[in-house]
Amino acid sequence: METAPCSAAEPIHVTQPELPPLGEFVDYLEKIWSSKVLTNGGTFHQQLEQALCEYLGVNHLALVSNGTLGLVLALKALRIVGEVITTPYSFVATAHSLLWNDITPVFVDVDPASLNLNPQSIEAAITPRTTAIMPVHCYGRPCDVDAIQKIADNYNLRVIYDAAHAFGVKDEQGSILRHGDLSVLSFHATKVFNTFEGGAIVCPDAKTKQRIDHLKNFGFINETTVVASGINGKMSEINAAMGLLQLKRIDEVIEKRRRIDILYRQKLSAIRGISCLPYPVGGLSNHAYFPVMVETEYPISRDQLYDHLRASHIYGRRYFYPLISDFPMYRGLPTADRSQLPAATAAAEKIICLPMHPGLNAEHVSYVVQKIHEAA
Ligand code: T4K
Repeated sequence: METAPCSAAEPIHVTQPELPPLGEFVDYLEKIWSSKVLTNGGTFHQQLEQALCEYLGVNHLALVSNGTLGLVLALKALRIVGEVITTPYSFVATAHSLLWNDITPVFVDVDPASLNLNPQSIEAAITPRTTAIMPVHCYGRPCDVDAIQKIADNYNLRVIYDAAHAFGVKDEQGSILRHGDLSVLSFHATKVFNTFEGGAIVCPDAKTKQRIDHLKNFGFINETTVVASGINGKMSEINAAMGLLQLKRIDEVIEKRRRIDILYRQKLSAIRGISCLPYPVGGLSNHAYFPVMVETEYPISRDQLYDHLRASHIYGRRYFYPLISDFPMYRGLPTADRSQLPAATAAAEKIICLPMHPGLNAEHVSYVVQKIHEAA
């Protein structure tokens, strides 16, 4: 790993996108300029869908303009209504996608080790109005997909995974994105793979992809026929071009992240009260985030550590605090009661995500760890 010096004044962000050489992007822009095709399923859009299916090892995928709209469209595509069981420990877009479909979110607690939906809690929350489960592969760490599918099969529920963090993640059998009815990726600037803004819905079959393709294009199936109250959720050619370029270097980017992850773990192991989440068993991680738990043995609180790091220009983030269920539009729900969500509440109070991105080097990691040491 390269070791450029790290100045105390230089901000270290929780993440920063890796960008391709500008000249390579200009080559794509020139093609867009000469074709004058800017959007509506152009060549780069088609090429990126194909290339992502190959890279991710999935059969069908529909590009969308961002991950949030991907979730909204996924629910719409499967005609989900009533109540959907989901996690309070996520980015707010997960639950917002339900409200945008007039669906009632039912929050259940996470497993304290994985921080993903606890299958036992899911089963206990099912009512006659439940139609689906929306789990999140939080930080790109796989959910208990087998247990979730078993519950879904037993109760005839659909499963839509919020896979915003899970680009390239594999379990022992292959892509994590093949589980459930649909999986939704985010290609936002802050993600492992980015297209500035963007996302994709991974579909099990061509028919479902076609329905999503219609829904993301206002419901048009041809020039004069509209079959559904669709929306504009298309990805533009400029975003798709960025995706094609980013895909060329994605393995290198994930490898850089992996090395930073290893370094953090080595250096942090000496600090009492700071614990890293264990690696998921088997498969392939994407090292999207580096969350650590600030335990009671650490002399100051998580929030004090957050402030201490900021004073040194280290901008870790408290993903995910507050819990979604604590935001005003959710807190009145019966399932938002914190006493029913002890593991999620504890995680929201203890976790800080340390800077993790491919632009960091060993000096940066040492500097961050030194500051955590100092505070202890
Ligand atoms: N589901 C889950 C589980 C998600 O985590 C997300 C998004 C979604 C669904 C929805 O997907 P999208 O609709 O976004 O595709 C960020 C992102 O905006 C959001 O995409 C992400 N999750 C969430 C976890 O994090 P903020 O408010 O933390 O972003 P911001 O602007 O503070 O950026 C964080 C750091 O990243 C900055 O300090 C610097 C760096 N940065 C950011 C941007 C935008 C850059 O270097 N360049 C940039 O362009 O929400």
